[in-house]
Amino acid sequence: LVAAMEEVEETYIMVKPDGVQRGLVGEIISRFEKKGFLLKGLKLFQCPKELAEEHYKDLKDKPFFPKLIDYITSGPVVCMAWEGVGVVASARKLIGATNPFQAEPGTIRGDLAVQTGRNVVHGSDSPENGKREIALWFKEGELCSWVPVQAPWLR
Ligand code: FUP
Repeated sequence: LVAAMEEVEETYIMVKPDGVQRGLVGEIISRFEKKGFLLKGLKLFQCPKELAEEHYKDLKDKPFFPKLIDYITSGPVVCMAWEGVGVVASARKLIGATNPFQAEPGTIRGDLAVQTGRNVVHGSDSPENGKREIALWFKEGELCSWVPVQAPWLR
């Protein structure tokens, strides 16, 4: 388990439409930057219904699925690809529990959200899904592989 945490991974993070509408984009990006992860992709994007359905395909039998798709497609989202050691689990810790009432203060959802159906941010739940989701939301030329000059150890 410890070894797995030390792997360099990629995760897909997305500011959901409520986060964009409430002006929380900068705040959310900042939390991942300050933690020390490497930004590899970033765009504002209006998600088509088909993409939302593909992204959340594991939840398609849930009663809340149609509402979830309406929510994610209700306005632009901010798509991000982040790289780092153990970034998948670490980002989920920074994000907090799915239900913002259960999310600890200090987490993004714990500090900034009150409803499960408006929980401001998404983060991949496994390294496999990190890869899958980045490939789903970004085209090849939209991602940068780079080394920060002042902190090459980030990469
Ligand atoms: P998370 O990984 O924390 O985003 O949570 P899930 O993948 O379980 O759920 C994805 C999204 O479905 C949540 F962000 C919000 C929505 N959802 C509901 O609307 N109701 C629920 O009971 C559970 C999830």
